[in-house]
Amino acid sequence: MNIFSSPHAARCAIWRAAAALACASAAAASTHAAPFAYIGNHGANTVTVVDVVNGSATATIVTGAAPYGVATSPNGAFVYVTDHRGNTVSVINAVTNRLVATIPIGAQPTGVAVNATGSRAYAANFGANTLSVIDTAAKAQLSAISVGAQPTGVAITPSDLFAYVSNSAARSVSVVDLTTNATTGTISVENNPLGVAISPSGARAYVANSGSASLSVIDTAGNSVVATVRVGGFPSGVAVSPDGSKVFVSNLFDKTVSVVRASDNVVTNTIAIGNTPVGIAVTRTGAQAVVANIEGDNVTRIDTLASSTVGSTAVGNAPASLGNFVAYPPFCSLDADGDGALSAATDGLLVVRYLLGFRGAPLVSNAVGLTAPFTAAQIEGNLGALNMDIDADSVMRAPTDGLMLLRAMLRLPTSTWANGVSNGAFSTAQALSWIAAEHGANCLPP
Ligand SMILES: [Ca+2]
Ligand SMILES: [Ca+2]
Repeated sequence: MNIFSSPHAARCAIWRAAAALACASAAAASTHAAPFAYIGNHGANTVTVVDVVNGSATATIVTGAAPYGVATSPNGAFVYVTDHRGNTVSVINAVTNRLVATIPIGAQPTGVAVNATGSRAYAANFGANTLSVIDTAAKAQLSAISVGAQPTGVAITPSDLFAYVSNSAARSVSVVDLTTNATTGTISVENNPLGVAISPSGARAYVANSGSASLSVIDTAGNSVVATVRVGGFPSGVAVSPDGSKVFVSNLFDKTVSVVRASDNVVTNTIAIGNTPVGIAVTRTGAQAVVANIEGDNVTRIDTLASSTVGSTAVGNAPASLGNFVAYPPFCSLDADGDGALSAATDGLLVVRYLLGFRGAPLVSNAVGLTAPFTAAQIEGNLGALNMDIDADSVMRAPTDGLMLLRAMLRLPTSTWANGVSNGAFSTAQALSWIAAEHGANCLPP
């Protein structure tokens, strides 16, 4: 008997074997996961994944040498980690928690950020005085832009038009035009600026000056400092609440987080962490924050409404995790339109069109779920980051890879999947295993 043309139960059995997934749980596939924190352990060459809701450490992923900065893609499917001593960026699929690429960039990369469409990642190269521009589809560096001395933190405006880069040895922030890839301005701040964050509206950039125990507030319209807020000792990380009303600053020496009210730049609260925070990130509701404590080898979760800590989780050696490290991974990274379901009429069509070279409006026209949360440009970015080489011949093509993925999403009898595929050695069982391993076990319920 050909197992792949057999009734549902048998196919279920083979899928379960391939994907380690109970068939009965397939109905739950469309539920969104809890937020996870991706913590770069500088001294362990790993990332620890922490469930932000219950504090459990759920996975450990080996990265390059000395991970420092972390950024997540807008759809939560990928995580970009700078390897400070590896001079690379490690790319992690957040659904499968697997390292999927290692991209050579500049010397001693530190901070990293992903743009709003997910098409580019930007990394500050501390040892090269440059900002690397990384194409997330090609998984390669496109160029390196000169910035100031020892750049450390980076943030991108929501418009994707500008990057703000802290130059830790120059008491300054470089403003980089991301259309021309040139530094167009330099703003003086205070000593040893590290973390940078930009408000959701794009109107403000916040810079933690670690050597001056202060936070510089920059008006991005005029690129001038409009306030300097005294915070705790050695402020390192900065995060802004999703509504823009609060700015959270992690103070390493003081072992605290300062809460700054954005409307008048006043510190309204100081939360004792009891440890040495570097990176800080908030959930998308703003109700929780997470800090990575570099000397405690742990993370602390914070209830931002109560201004209190709710628990800590042991991670690897010397977690720094500068950047926006909290993600909400989709249930399956092939869910390109992000509506929480995997559908041939939308995701499948998007995959085929993308591989045929469609971009912009022709890519997404009549091919996006009604509840899909992303713009056309974001969906293009989501697709670009995907590995769609299902037949493993090292090239992504519509008539083979695209068609096979479409057939899988159509739930066609699996015996037909490999018809017409160029790689003759490829089997349907391999396709099942590949989808589960590459994009998540919940992608294809039988
Ligand atoms: Ca979908
Ligand atoms: Ca292929």
